[in-house]
Amino acid sequence: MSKATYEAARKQYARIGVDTEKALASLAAIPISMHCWQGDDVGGFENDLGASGGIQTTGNYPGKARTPAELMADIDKAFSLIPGRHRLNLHACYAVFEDGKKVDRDKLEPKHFRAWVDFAKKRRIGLDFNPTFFSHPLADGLTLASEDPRVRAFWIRHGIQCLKIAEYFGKELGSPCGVNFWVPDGFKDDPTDRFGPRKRLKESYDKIFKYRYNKKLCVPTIESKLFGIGVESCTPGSHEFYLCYAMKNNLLCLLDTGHFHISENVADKISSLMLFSGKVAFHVSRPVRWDSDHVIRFNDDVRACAHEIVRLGPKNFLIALDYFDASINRIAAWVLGMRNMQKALLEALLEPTKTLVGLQNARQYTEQLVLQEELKTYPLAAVWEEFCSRAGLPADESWMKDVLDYEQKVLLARK
Ligand code: RNT
Ligand code: ZN
Repeated sequence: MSKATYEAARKQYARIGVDTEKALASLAAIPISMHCWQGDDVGGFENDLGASGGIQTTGNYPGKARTPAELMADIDKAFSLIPGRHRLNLHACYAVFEDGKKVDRDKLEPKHFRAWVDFAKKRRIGLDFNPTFFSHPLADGLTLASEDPRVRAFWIRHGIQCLKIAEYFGKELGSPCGVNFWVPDGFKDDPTDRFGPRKRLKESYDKIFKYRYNKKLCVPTIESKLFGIGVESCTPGSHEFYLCYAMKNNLLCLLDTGHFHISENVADKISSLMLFSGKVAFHVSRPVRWDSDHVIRFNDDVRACAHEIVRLGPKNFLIALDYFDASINRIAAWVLGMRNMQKALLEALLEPTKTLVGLQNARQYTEQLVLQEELKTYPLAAVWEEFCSRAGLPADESWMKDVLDYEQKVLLARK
């Protein structure tokens, strides 16, 4: 493609009142939080337990990162192929014990994440964070909702420590840290008592959020889930639970697009949440048959979410990705998902929203439908090409050559 192609696209969009230059500038200003855990199948650096808590990675593609240095190198490789400056999303199980002294989750402190702060500072990126309530001997079915007060107390301490670590990230990096709470708690078969576990979950959260975190430094979010592997019949942390908890306690909901019934329209939830809380957080994921965390595609679900995000103001969203595919090259998985999210946002930024809303409000539904459909074949590719080329990156699949080269030189040497 050439400059002339972009010029032609710019004119075509201008005819329907869309300014492609504005869209390019807006896209460059939307950071996406890239999840560190795609790099090692949610392994972390504490133990070899692998992911537990009803989540599962499948596949055994060679080259998974085994150490902080390897994971950091892989993240760098991925970022180098994604246009724009983004954020990195960490999990508590990725603590780096620089002095070799491991501590348990309830004793984690900011100093255990110094290596990541250094990493982020050098790259001038912000960090987000997640307490890890799984892959641990005390995470046996129930954590914050456990009937055992000692188990609950342990995880409450972990939650509070994570708020402190998030504050540390926010302070050191000059950018508020999104800190997301998700617990794997649930039941394989129908429990008799659904109220008790939910009450305990509520009370545990009350204790965690009693810690007076600095709202300028960290932004807690809470993530619901319909079910997990081995947790098919009931999760105390359901959507209703978190929706109510968030509204009562002035917290933000995080919508993981893989945590609802398969046919549910997650994009439709955004405007209601926005109306009542002003901000919404996301884990963009792709459920296939179940909450299987496949790499996100540029599909209708992602595009519909991106449209809502753009229409309601990207600044009001914390956009993070959440998937972990171990069956394909993990760096390609990161790059592809991030670029797909960006493409979806760009498409949304190229929407003549005012015109469409005008048609809706004038009840010109036929015209609205026609324009919505014709827009799908407008020259998005030319604008995407321009965005990538301004960042010095290919807009097409040729970035994969770089990944394969890295695979040969670096990943396959990890034996
Ligand atoms: C699990 C949740 C949760 C995790 C990450 C690793 O179903 O989506 O967000 O995927 O925290
Ligand atoms: Zn998630």
